[in-house]
Formats: sequence, structure tokens, C-alpha cells
Amino acid sequence: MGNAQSGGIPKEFVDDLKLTTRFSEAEITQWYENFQKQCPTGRITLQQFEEIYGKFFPDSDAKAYAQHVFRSFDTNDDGTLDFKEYVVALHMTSSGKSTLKLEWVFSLFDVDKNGYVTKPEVLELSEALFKLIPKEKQANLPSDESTPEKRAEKLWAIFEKKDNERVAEGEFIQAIEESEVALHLIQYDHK
Ligand SMILES: [Ca+2]
Ligand SMILES: [Ca+2]
Repeated sequence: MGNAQSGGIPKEFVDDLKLTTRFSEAEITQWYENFQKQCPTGRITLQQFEEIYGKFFPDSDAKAYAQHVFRSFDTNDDGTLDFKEYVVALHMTSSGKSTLKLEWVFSLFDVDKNGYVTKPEVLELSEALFKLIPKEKQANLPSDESTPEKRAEKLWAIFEKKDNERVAEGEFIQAIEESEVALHLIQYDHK
């Protein structure tokens, strides 16, 4: 909707974003200018987003992961990322506050957005994350982490749920906060 205004960022955006993200007005204004330059339409499409991720992961296949990240950022479900979604996403992925980050990780794993994470969803994300690992590194993984299925089993076991049960957000965040192994399995390790 008519977000693109000449002369800078709409004021209601700044007020709202300051409240939800604690970024300063100067930071928000700076990003808005960059965003407008890179993205004159005011919206990022899934295809553009996949291209951005492709550049970050030249040695692996980031497409599936990019799709999941895009879905988790597209909070109004319209198939594009607007400036506000972009800034909130930036905040969630870069914030030092780990609980906030884990809230985002939960939304990443909650593929159907129903407020719970299931074992098939854990497997789906494990597959996407596995594809981020370059082929030559995949060959050197420990035997219980060498396939997406094994990684999903290992992560699911941490939640202490039956295969047909589901994990609520609070349980998900608590389990990951208390487990180094879980933390390692939910993120791509660059080393
Ligand atoms: Ca959107
Ligand atoms: Ca779900």
C-alpha cells in the first residue's frame, strides 16, 4: 500500500518501528534510504530474496532455507517483504537478545504458522539447513548428524515429545536455551 512517499520515510513507520524494534530514528531513516535505493518498488519478492541468499551461500543450495526465512518474515502473508517487515526481520536476526531471536527461530520452524512445531516441520527445516552445508563439509559430519533425518531425530529428541505430539513456543524456546546441541542443530555453522 502507498508506502513509497517522496521525501523520506512515513512518520507512522518511524514511530511504530521505534516501538517494536528499539532502533533509533537515525538508523531507521538510513535503512529506509538504502532500502528505497535497492528496492525502488518498496517490496522484496521471494525471487530477489533467494538471489540475496544465493550470494551469501555460493558453495551450497540456500534456496529452500531462503524460502523458509522469507515466509517467517512475511508476517502479513502477501508474498512480498515491505520495509517494515524487513526492519523487524533485521532486528530479530541481529539482536543480541537471545529470546527474541529464538522467537524468530520458532516462527521459522512453524512452517504452517499454527503456533506449534511438529516433527515433520523439524525435518523440513533440517533438510533446508542441511543444504546450506557445502558438499565437502557434509562428508565430514559426525555420524549422528550426517543426514537431515538424523539431525531432525537428534533435535526432536531434545523436546522430549512423542513423534505425533507438538511443541509450543515456550517449550521450544526453553529447550533450545538449555541445550547447546539444539542451538548447534538449528543454525548453520560457518566454521
Ligand atoms: Ca508481506
Ligand atoms: Ca506448525
